[in-house]
Amino acid sequence: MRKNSVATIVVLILTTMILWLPTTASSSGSIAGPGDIAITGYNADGNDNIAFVLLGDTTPNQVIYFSDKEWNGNPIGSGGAFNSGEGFIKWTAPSTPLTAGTVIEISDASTTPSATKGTVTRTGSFNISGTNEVLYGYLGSDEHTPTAFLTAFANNDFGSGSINGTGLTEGTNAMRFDSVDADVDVAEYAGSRNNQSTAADYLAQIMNTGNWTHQDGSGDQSNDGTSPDIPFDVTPFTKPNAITFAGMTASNGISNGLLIALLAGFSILLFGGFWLRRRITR
Ligand SMILES: [Ca+2]
Ligand SMILES: [Ca+2]
Ligand SMILES: [Ca+2]
Ligand SMILES: [Ca+2]
Repeated sequence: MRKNSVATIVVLILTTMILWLPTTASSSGSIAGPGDIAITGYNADGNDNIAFVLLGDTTPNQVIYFSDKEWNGNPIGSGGAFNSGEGFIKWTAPSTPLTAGTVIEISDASTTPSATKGTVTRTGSFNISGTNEVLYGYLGSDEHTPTAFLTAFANNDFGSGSINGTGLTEGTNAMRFDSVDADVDVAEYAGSRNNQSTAADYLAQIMNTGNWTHQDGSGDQSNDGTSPDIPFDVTPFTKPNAITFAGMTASNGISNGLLIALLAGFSILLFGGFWLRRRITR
C-alpha cells in the first residue's frame, strides 16, 4: 500500500513537472514561409544591426538571407526580382537546431558582420538606410533568388519597390513604420517576451508598432543612452509559465533537457530513499 503511494507520488510529481516544462513559444514547426521569423531590431545608424526572432525551429545549417534591395512587385518565379545595387546578408544556423523563440542579433551588418548565434557573411554593398529603406528576410536557392519570403521591415513604405509578389502582408508578417516614424533610423520591439503561448500570438504582438521604441534624426542614435540602443535585446520569447530554476529561466532545448535530468534525478532519489527506508525498517 505504502509502495503504491510512493509510486503514485513520484508519477504525480513527474507528470506535473512535464506538464509545466518551460518551452519557447510553440510554433508551426519549421521556418518555411511568411511569418516564420520577425525582425525585432532595426538599426540603420553606425555599422547597422539586425535582430530577429525565430518563430519556427531551424534545420541544421539552415540559411536565411537578408537584403536591403527593393522588390519589383512581381511574383517569385514569374518575373519577381530584386533591384540592382545594395547587397545581402547570409545567416547560417548552427548544426544543432535553434528552437522557436530564439532571438539572434547581427552586428556590424554594413561592415564585417557577426552574429550572436550561427554564422554570417555580407556581400555587395549591404547598408541599411535611415531613409526609404526595406529589409527583407527570405529563403532562397541563392541570395539573388528567393524561394520564400519570411518577413520584411520597411522604415517607411517599402521604398521604391513593392511588397507585391513576395507573399508577405503588411501588418501581418511585414512591418511598415511610416505611420509611426517615417524613415526611422533605430527601432526595437519592446513588448513582453513571456506573455504568449503561440508563435502566431507573438507575431501579432511584434507587428503592433505600439510595442516598439524608435529614434530618428541626423547623427547616430544607436548608442546614445536613449532606448532603443544596441546591442539589441536577445532575450528569447517564452511561454508565460516558464519556470525559473535556481535563477535560470529554462527557455531552450538545452536547459529543458537539464531540467528534465534534474527532475528525473530528484525522483530517483526520492523513490530510492523510500525504498532504502523500507529495507532498513523491515
Ligand atoms: Ca546604415
Ligand atoms: Ca533599399
Ligand atoms: Ca540617425
Ligand atoms: Ca538610442
